[in-house]
Amino acid sequence: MLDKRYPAEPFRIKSVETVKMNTRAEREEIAKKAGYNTFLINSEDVYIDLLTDSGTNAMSDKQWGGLMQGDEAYAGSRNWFHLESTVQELFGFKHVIPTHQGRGAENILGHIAIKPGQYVPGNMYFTTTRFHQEANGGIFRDIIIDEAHDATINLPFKGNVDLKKVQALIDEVGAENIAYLCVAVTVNLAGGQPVSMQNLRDVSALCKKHGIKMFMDATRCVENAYFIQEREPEFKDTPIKDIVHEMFSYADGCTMSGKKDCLTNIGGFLCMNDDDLYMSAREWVVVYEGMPSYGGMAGRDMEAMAIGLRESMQEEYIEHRIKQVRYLGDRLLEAGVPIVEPVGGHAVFLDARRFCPHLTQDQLPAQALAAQLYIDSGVRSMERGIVSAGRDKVTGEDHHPKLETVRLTIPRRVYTYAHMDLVADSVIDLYKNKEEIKGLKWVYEPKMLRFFTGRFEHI
Ligand code: PLI
Repeated sequence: MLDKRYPAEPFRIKSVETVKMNTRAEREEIAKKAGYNTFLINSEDVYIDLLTDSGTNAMSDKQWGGLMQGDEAYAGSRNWFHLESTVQELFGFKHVIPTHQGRGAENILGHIAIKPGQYVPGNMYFTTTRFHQEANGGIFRDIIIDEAHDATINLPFKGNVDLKKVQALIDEVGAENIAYLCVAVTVNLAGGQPVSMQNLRDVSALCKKHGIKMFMDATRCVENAYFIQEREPEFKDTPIKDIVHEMFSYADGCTMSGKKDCLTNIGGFLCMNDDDLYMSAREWVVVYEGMPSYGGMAGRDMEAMAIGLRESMQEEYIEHRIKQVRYLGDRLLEAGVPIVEPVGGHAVFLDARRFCPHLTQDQLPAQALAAQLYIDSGVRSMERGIVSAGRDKVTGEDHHPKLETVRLTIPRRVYTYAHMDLVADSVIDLYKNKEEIKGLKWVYEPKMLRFFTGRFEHI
């Protein structure tokens, strides 16, 4: 039996949204109509929505209060100054550029920091991040430790950068041909795995030695900070806020999707210390996003983000957040369901290779498993395997990622432990009947970020 390591919700519920459960026959029809792509199922037809933790957070009473204080001026909104000073204080960067969401920041960083043909090493790819690097002429190179690609290896900091891989890239192409090095905290597609403070220090020192800039993908930085506090003895008594601040002290800047750890539903930003890069980012932000004082966000959204970012660093909040995800993972492990270990910060990843040993990777096992889980229980998840990985930009061949997973992503402050139990029971039931999961093939494959709108049918 599980022991009682799981804190109760450190909040009470003030407003609720009713969800409905369709019949299994209805869900079968819905999944077929959606081309067996969980992105194409209407929200109203979902019982428990674990598609993503992006923009699906529940805001606090203080954030809702902040919405009413939106200053919707086209230029110079007071909410922008609140957000800017909050980010400067908590992250420690000199300059902040607002964007409509994380990929807006990735696009601008690509424009100002990548010259065509330059390499952009990163600790595992992320879909939109790599897209914008490549769209700006960059060449992605994976520099995460090898163990991150193996679902069964349990390590405390499985998101760490392999310094030997960075050195080998420098030796191969020369530091001048590296646009910047990108460290994601945590690493989404590795399973929400954290990077240690020691690794950040070492990577930063290596980058400085060779004059390479280091940017962080800060999307889930507070979750990363919790793991540092929990697992790196030096930080066991350090407040989360101070850990976050130290993490960023090693970087030249960061991109941020505010839709995750900022506890909001939309927004993002780009930070940097360099004055010239900042001036160039200010030129691009007006092209793609909006004035440098809103960057695609409403004043009210910037206010909610400034408040949310501070709330996310409260110790009780982040402990509950991480341990609720861990509870779901532990229930599945206890029942023998194959998942990516250890359980990371934002999601439990089912290991579709071991879940569906009867399917080859080209039969899209994770896509098929996500579709079947929805049909069986109304729980919506997301494929993170061969479909999400896309095609090689040069050869046009499918990438074949080692990790073929289905992500059960937990929105922040939205679901209770009873919901986690329902999800666990549904997955365990499906695992007992895994032979019923049929392989899929493409019927429509979009050219870019194909997983969002692609369509499939049973083989
Ligand atoms: O969805 P955006 O544009 O606000 O952020 C893009 C983005 C950047 N980096 C990382 C690590 C992400 O996880 C990320 C977005 N993630 C989504 C949408 C997700 O479902 O995980």
